Amino acid sequence: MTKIKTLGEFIIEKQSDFPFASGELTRLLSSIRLASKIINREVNRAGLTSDILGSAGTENIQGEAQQKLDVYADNQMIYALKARGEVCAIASEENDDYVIFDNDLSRKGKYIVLFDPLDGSSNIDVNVSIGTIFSIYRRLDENKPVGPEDFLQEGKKQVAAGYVIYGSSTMLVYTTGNGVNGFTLDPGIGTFCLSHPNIRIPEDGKIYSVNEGNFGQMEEGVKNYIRYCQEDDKSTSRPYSGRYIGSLVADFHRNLLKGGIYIYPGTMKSPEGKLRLLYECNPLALIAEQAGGKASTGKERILDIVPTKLHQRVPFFAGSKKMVEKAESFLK
Ligand code: AHM
Ligand code: MG
Repeated sequence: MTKIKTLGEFIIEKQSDFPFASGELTRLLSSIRLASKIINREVNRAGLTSDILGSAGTENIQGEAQQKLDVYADNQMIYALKARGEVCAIASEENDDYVIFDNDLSRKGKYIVLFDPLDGSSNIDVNVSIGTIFSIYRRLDENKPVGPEDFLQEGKKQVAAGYVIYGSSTMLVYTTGNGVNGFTLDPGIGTFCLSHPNIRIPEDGKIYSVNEGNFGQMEEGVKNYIRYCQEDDKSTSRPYSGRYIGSLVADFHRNLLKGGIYIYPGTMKSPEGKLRLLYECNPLALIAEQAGGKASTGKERILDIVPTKLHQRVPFFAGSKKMVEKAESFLK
């Protein structure tokens, strides 16, 4: 029998890789692991409980209807991160502003966490994969109160990032800037086990993922790239396959394992696109790069962007390096 390695064991084993290893990031990642198991339990039985399934009747800051599970997942992440002392403040896609846990300088939580508690929430009611995305930064100055500048750090300053996909199986994929590893939840024992060590995204791929319903709204360069994906050319294995679930985590995850490109471009109606830089694009960009792939707005590297506001949106092109570079060449 091969020995399984659990996420808990793996995190502790890797603790010494961190430059300031003191166990805090280890404990923080354990909080996220716990929250994701609780969210997973609720996602799995969503169809059973009429009080969970469906809209919560409220809207988030972006005017989108909040699903009850969005709110539930948001609360679980907040409880888990607040319960221990490592995190001083969080920001989430579901909250209008950031939430400070302690400005009491005697309790110096070193980390800031930003997250999308339940991404792809329009898919909850139809039993399609959804996910949680998280992004972790060090607080800028432990001797100063937390401020907006702590949250508006460039993506390249993330100390860790990851996602949980609630799919046909539940997986947690994360990086601390030293490669990407994936863990599958064994529901029998309630434990995430290392199933995908050192994930590398294929350099090139044959899948493109984009909401083509927005085609008429896209800039000419993006349209031309999509036309390129659809063209017949044996030597480059075109046409590529179009695959779009409409859950970023699920689309990204498939392309990470199989090779492909995910695109959510700016449109005439929304020039900045739909996806949020801080909760969605930065964490997935770090994972893409750490797995050997690429992430850009089509014109600049996602991780170099200096954020100007919490809920900022950016166009997003992520996945296999050669595919992202090809798409960029159409946008010059
Ligand atoms: P959400 O965070 O409100 O769930 O929105 C983000 C989701 C992504 O998961 C997905 O890729 C995208 O929105 C789909 O948008 P569209 O329906 O416009 O294609
Ligand atoms: Mg989202």
